[in-house]
Amino acid sequence: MKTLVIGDIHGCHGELLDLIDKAGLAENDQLIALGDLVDRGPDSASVLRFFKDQPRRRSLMGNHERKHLLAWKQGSSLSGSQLLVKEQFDAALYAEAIIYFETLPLFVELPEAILVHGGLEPGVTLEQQQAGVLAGSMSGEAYLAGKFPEPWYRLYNGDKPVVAGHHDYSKTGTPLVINDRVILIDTGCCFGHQLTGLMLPDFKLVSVKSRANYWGLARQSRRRPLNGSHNYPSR
Ligand SMILES: [Mn+2]
Repeated sequence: MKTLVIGDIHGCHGELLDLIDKAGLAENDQLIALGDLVDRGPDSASVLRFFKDQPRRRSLMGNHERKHLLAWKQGSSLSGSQLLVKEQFDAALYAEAIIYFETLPLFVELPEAILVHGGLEPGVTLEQQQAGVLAGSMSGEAYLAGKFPEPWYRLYNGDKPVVAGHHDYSKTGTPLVINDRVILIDTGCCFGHQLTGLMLPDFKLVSVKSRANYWGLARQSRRRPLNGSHNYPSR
């Protein structure tokens, strides 16, 4: 059995199907998304339905799922990328999404690799990692930045390779492999770059091109006034 680990999908359902096609999965292979299934992209509902209630398709918790959960439970405010999902989903689907997000793990340990969405604090066991660090929340990132002089992925020296998403660190849509230990596969699909997966156990990277800068387009249309006046440039 093979496992395809997939970077941040962010509602890019078409590219998800392209990637699975290109990776050439067999019937009993499994898919594990690194989280940030939803927000920013064109079709978060289809991505959610693709993973929910599918035993061979799992996802980790990303900071975006965590933001939806915290807003639902504690009333914290949603930013534009989450409000887009609230517009795309009807109330029943949104409630289903929240129930699903609650089941998502903050990490998965496979025989070949450790999977997280955000990061790992160097020198701390997997079980003792802070939730915000694993999920890549702003407070988790601030904690790491305050404690360590270098990014976590340059300091990681555990035995098992780590696969993480969350940022397109290369800024060009290319996956980054650091010291042969950390494989960073968020390649900015929702920003028009690529969607990347890592096939295990052979550690083969597979990428497909994004079809559009979806989040750029969504932000543009949100800025455009709905009343027909032209106070803002429409480009
Ligand atoms: Mn993220």
